[in-house]
Amino acid sequence: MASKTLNIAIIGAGVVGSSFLKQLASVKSQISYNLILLSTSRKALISKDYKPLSLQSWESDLAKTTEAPLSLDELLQFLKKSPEPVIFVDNTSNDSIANFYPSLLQNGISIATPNKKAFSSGLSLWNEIFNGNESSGLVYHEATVGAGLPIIGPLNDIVNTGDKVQKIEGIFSGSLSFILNTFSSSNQKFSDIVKKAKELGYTEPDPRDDLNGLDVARKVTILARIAGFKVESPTSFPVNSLIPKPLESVSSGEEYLQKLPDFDHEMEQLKQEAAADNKVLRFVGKVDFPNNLVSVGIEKYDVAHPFASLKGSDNVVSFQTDRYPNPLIVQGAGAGADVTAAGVLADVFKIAQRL
Ligand code: NHO
Repeated sequence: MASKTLNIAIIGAGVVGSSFLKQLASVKSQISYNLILLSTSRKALISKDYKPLSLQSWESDLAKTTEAPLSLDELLQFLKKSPEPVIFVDNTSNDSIANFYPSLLQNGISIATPNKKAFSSGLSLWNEIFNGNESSGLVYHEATVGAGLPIIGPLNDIVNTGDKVQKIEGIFSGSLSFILNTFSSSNQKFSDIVKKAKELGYTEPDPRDDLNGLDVARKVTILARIAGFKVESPTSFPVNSLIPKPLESVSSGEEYLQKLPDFDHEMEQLKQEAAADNKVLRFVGKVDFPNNLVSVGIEKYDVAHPFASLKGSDNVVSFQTDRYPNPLIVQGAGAGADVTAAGVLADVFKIAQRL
């Protein structure tokens, strides 16, 4: 018999959401996780009597339903009346939903999410989310950095146990990791590798959304804030884009890819300069407390450095602290639907243990 019952409301059934639902359907636990709402931007399945919806047939049920999604206020009213504690799972990248987290939390609703927006936008939203009281909901967001890799949990432990972070340094983009790892270990042209990364599904539909460094800046903002750095926003520190200036404003991703070969010589020159010093190029995010610096951009690393031997689209992060003068390093798959969804599901379990 189940030791407790929790109600789960999920927004977003795309790449990560679908994998999350599949994993949730096969959970074996003393705790019952009842799906009471599943919504996309167009349709919703809503259990008005809070009885569990099917986790086996959600896809066909969602395809059949004509029910429209609830507004955020309607959603809050529905979740507030739940007879069991609610975990809200946000599998979107939506800003409005992220801005609504404080209202959910203040009403005792807990949140698990891979959506970076709430944690990497204005500092005031961060403060509202984390300055709750004892009756507030819990919030876990491990998958906002490094997909399912244990990065945020260990960093919180480092900080909460009184250690002092000196430096955080990492490769936080699966697509940029793939692009630069391949660039440094082959004779392929930079533009060909970017095209290949897009074909393999590693980049956003417009690869400039990865190469402009903003996604990495969001992840670095999150880690910096946890470590105690008051970062105002992901655009409040230097971010060196990998997009050549003249291609920043071209109208489409296709045009960018078409014109990128004209700039291959620039990347090739950088690569040769690094190689002359026995180094390779990597796209990294850094938080440096002694020097009061946060930055994102391309850096050169000695071939013997752990970042130089990274494979495929893996992520790596190194934490240097008072207790870890030789850095604590976490490395592994940092992109992909299944690892990201597993990170969100593990957060749901952590919340469930505390409710
Ligand atoms: P999709 O596939 O676009 O799905 C979004 C879903 O949200 C859709 O069902 C849509 O209908 C719904 N939706 C959007 N707005 C809504 C609204 N207002 N109301 C209701 N429903 C709404 O997105 P993904 O790919 O599944 O991503 C979901 C979240 O996970 C995003 O916040 C994303 O940033 C995050 N995430 C995704 C991935 C991934 O594998 N796709 C990763 C990490 C985090 O590790 C992954 C990765 O590759 C990272 C990165 N690309 C890298 O390192 O290179």
